[in-house]
Amino acid sequence: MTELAAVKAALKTQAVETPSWAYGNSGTRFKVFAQQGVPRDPREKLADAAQVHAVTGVAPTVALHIPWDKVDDYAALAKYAEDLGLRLGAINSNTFQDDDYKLGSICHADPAVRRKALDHLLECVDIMDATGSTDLKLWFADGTNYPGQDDIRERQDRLAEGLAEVYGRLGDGQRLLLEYKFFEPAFYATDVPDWGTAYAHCLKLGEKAQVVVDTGHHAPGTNIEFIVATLLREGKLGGFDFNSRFYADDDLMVGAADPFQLFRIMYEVVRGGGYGPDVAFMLDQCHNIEPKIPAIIRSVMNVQEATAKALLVDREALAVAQREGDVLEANAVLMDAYNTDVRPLLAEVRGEMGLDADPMGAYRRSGWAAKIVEERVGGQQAGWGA
Ligand code: PSV
Ligand code: MN
Repeated sequence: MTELAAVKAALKTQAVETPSWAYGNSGTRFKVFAQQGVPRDPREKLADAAQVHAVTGVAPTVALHIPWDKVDDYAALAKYAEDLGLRLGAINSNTFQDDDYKLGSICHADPAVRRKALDHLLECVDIMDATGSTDLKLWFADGTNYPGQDDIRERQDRLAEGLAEVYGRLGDGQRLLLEYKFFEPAFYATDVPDWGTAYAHCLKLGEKAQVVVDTGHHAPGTNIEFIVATLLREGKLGGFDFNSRFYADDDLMVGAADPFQLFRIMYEVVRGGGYGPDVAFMLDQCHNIEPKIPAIIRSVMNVQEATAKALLVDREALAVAQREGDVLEANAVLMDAYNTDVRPLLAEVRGEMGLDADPMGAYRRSGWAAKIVEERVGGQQAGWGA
């Protein structure tokens, strides 16, 4: 196989998971702007996700958030997804929207609150059993706002105890993915603030526990690709929540704020052997002011473009320059790949996959946007938090 053929083959196997909540309404604490045609239940979210997969060919799974996507029959929902050509992906837990969780969930000082949160997490594993999902994605809003508010060390002990119980409930082929975030909603000390804390807990738990890197969950200027390289080296990178940030956890389209950073991350993924089924490439985004389905299509394309560039890096030339200490040449090799216009290559790949070369145009021409505006009237629109 020529090198270009190998790059194309790799691009065809790509899988980007889209989040059910990105199809619903979302906003800031100032305003949630409702959009016409927005899904009213998990099935309608899946129907929208099927449109994204139909035009990109690389978005075959959808992440669910519980209880936002609560249904009576999860096996039936999985079957519905299958009929649409999709599969249900990671099950995301939610221990942050109940009044009981004001001072935390599995790190709370009150054992009754910890029990309630743990029961929810165990319920999420039951849901995985029904849907066939392999990944349980845990993010905890737990933390404190003021020094002295609670014992930082004890909160870690409670966290470890809770995680161990959930870990023990995992079946064969199921994983626990622990996500970190440096602040918000807690403003002083978050209980899983960084990759080091997530890594330490996952290491203790065992092989089925891995770290999730949400690209929006770092302080400005953080070298995320270094974290990615390190986690891959340790065999502990479970996946990504892709999005973009300008200021904090903005949840904008991946690749919108800093496409160069996305390329650098994808290069470390490729270089570190993480491009494959063991690392989950998920989006975690909110489309507050832009139309949602096209924004998700654009996001998937942005990930594809960064991946194509990463795959195009001349690794041999790079290794030679690095070995020779040729700083400028090494940097030039990397930048050559980054500066390649990969859109024609991806258009070719899509053609070979039997897809339209232009996913955005294909969606526009499909008539789906007008159809859902016409059909989805009445009922309660889905939204972030519902
Ligand atoms: C927290 O900010 C987070 O990134 C977690 O992944 C949540 O589950 C998700 O956002 C909800 O959008
Ligand atoms: Mn996330």
